[in-house]
Amino acid sequence: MTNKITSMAEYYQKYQESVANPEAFWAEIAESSFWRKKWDKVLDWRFDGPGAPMVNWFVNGKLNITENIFERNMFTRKDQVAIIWEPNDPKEKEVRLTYGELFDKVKEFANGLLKLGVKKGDRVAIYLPMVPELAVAMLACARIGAIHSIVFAGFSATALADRINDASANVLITSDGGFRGSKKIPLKDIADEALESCPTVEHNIVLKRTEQDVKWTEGRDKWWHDVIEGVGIDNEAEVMDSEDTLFILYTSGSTGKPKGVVHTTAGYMVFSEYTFKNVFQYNDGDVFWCTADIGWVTGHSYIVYGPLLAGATSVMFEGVPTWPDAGRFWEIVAKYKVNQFYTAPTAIRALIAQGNEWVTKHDLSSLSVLGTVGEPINEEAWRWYHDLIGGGKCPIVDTWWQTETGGIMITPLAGITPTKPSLATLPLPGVQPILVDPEGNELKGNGVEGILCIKFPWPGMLRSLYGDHKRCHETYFSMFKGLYLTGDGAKRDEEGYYRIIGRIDDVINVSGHRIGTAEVEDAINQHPKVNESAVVGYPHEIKGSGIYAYVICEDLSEDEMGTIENEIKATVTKFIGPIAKPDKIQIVSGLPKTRSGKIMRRILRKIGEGDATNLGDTSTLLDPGVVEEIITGAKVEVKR
Ligand code: 7RM
Repeated sequence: MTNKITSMAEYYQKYQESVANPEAFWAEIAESSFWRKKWDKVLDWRFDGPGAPMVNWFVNGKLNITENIFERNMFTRKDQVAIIWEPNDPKEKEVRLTYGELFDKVKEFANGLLKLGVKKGDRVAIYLPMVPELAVAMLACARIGAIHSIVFAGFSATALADRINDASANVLITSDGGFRGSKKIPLKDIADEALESCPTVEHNIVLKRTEQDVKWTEGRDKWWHDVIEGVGIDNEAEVMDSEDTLFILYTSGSTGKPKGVVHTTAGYMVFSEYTFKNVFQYNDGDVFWCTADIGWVTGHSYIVYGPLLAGATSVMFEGVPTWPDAGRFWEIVAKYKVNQFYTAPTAIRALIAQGNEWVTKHDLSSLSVLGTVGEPINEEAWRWYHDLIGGGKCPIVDTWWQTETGGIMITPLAGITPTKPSLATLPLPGVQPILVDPEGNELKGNGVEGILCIKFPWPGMLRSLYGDHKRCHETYFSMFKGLYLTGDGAKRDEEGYYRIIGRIDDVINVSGHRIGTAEVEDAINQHPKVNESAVVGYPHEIKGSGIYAYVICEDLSEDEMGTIENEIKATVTKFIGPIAKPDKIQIVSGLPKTRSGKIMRRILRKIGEGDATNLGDTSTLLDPGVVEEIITGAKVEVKR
């Protein structure tokens, strides 16, 4: 496999080259893609000035990303499995789609979309469970040049409608329902409700999955199987410009209104393939499994695009980690002899709480690489993952990146970069991070902590926010002139390794000392009775900010209830120092989390401030009920 770094010496050499001459570096990588017409110029950019940000990669290149997945791989991989689909219910048979079979399905559905009159540039919203047709639908859009906007199937009707309307999509693709553990989710009903306020949608394509009864709107609703009826599999890919939009993906910002992150064709393609191969050190014939939902960027880049561009075999799982039992992940690893396994720390922590016996009864000897993404991984979870899941023999790649970056940015290379628990380690060649202080001054050298920015474009970066280019500049390029603002704080340790501390708004300034909420949480989580915690700042008369910790504990006895607070304080003092000791500790039964497992600290901060009058949009919460419980038990008087 080309473009793969195989040693630390090569890493350092490539890194130097990528900084000295980024255009030559990326051109060499892009050479191995299939182009209808090569680019005239590798890069044209400015982060400021009229129309900024303006970032054009592989200028005037012509291509189609699906030709790079299918036509490019067809001679060698026609009969190789592209997607192994594991259903929610282990009693249902799995599906294996070869590159040849997947290609036919993509061309067929592409023809169905064309028959409905869908054109290049149209926005197609996709609201599907984790079934193979989700991958087929997105690739069919890419095939004809339509822009897919995938909405995670756990979002509510309101959230779906907002996203459809923001992109003025004219097509929605959904299913009758979806299976999730023991539950059936009525996706068509939810979509129907959303579509009541979506005037732009002309076609609603409905896939049969659960066979549940659905209401039908004649004219608008069409069964998937009717759409592809008789269309055949002859299909020529639409020729796209490098900078034509490939997809929109909504992500929440600091305000309530979701941002439609725009990714374009060539840059995203080159970056997702390059990062996939290098980070996971994928070898031909390996089985790769990313447990994310395709509704999030992680699924876009590391279930579908990255692996399929690289000609990999990618596992796609419809269900949840704890159904029918807490051993499901490990059962699947054993079933398909998964080699690279990529998941989120929140899933790891949830499984730790279930006990080791769910792990040890499965054969995990196929595993060679473990990955994490989405949030900092605490040391305890890292150790469990490394020792128990990896049997002490698998490198862990702690991959830092964002919806906006399109692919992995700061990460170890599996088995190559020496790792340290909780550190994302080093930037990939081609990625130029910089730490700055709040005034924007560069913090040079090692052993510094600041705001993480990126100082040079990379091919996978966002190009705009859909319909609001100005907001894109304001959000990411206006705080520090000439830099992309990640919104994360980070530390560069004595060795030059990066540790992501968390969102900059999550850094608490206590008596003039900056303390990362993630650091305090890590320390609190060291207490044997603690399952999880979330820390925020709150106004403190003397210190400026005090530390407020919301903590989930394992069953506590009456006696333990009486001592737990002091014990947690002592634990934090032990692991960080008295400066980080929480001023207030509230034992809770749950935390306000988004469906992707991110704690909504905004809500906890508001409650800690004693103000629950305006908690903002809580519709994306997994369980809005926990908020009430937290307000009632708060350690401050809370205004409602
Ligand atoms: C891929 C994804 C992005 C935010 C990002 C960070 C946090 C992601 C890590 C991490 C520490 C990591 N996209 N984050 N990865 N923090 N270590 N390895 O998650 O757009 O949904 O979120 O997630 O705060 O800014 S995302």
